[in-house]
Amino acid sequence: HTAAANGTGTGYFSGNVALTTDLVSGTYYLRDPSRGNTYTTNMSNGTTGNGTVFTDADNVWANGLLSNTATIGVDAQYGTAVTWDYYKNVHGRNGIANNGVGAYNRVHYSSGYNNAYWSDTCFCMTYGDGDGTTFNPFDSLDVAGHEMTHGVTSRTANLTYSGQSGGLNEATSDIFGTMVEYYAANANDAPDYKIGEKLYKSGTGALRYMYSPNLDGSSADCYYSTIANLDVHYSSGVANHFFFLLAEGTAGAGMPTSKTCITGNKLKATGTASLTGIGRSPAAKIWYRALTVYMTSSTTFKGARTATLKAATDLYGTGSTQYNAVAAAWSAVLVN
Ligand code: ASN
Ligand code: ZN
Ligand code: CA
Repeated sequence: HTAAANGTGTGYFSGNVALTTDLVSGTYYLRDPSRGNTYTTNMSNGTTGNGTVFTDADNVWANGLLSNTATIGVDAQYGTAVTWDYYKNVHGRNGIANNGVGAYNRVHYSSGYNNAYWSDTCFCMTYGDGDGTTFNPFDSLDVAGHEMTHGVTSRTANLTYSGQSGGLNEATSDIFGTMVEYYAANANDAPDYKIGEKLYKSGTGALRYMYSPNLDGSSADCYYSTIANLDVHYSSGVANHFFFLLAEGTAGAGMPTSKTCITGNKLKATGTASLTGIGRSPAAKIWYRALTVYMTSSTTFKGARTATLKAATDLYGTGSTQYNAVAAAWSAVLVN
């Protein structure tokens, strides 16, 4: 016999959060019957197998300290729950594969592992603990949303993970990872347009900066003809920058300043044109519809322009403010 139970936990990043857990014969399992039975296991620093599902006696999970092995389990399970709710409540998507089945999480994978990744094979997430010197564990909420979005992409447009389509695949994960962070509005992990800002022990830095991608020293702010040669985590900058400009504009309230591109400045956006954002919710609806209806495995940046314009037409009409903003934001990153 199994029954959904209302628990609470304290994560390392997320702080005190509500968790829906599974009560079986007097023991609580870190498994959520209300979200496709998504669950979280402890790999105990191993690298093979599925680990052991976390259990608890009183349904009050962990304490926010890394010395408690369940603390990171709370963050991972919370990340899965918020990502599930975001896709369900905002986009009407019933789980990553849209079939009501929750993915599972494996935490404490290997030792000092500085990454997290989605696997289509196991339909599961894997999180490293980080090296503990430069990096924290890799299950902050934006990273969780980023990684699970790889699963959504593979079951929709299936953007090939190299070249321009690979940059769009990565950007899709950064976009929805960020939208998940905004959806949660967790005071312990304030939403922003940085990716992985919570991963750094020092408290400064980020893996990527959507509003000004080249702040990382490697990502492209703007489109250029040989962009497909960049690593997909850097070519993504073009579409991340597009999305920021579409949602927030060049000087949105409370937002970092973002600049538009001028020809010949592929890595540095130095233009001065000003754009007005349409807001996160319309921008995310446009990207989701483009991803799930119009993009294919070989979509390029130019193709993404076409796909998002079609999506904006469907949602808001040709010539609408939103349609015109999509065109202007792509042009601002030199995708014409
Ligand atoms: N964390 C990396 C990413 O999602 C791992 C990978 O799958 N390339 O981009
Ligand atoms: Zn990724
Ligand atoms: Ca972030």
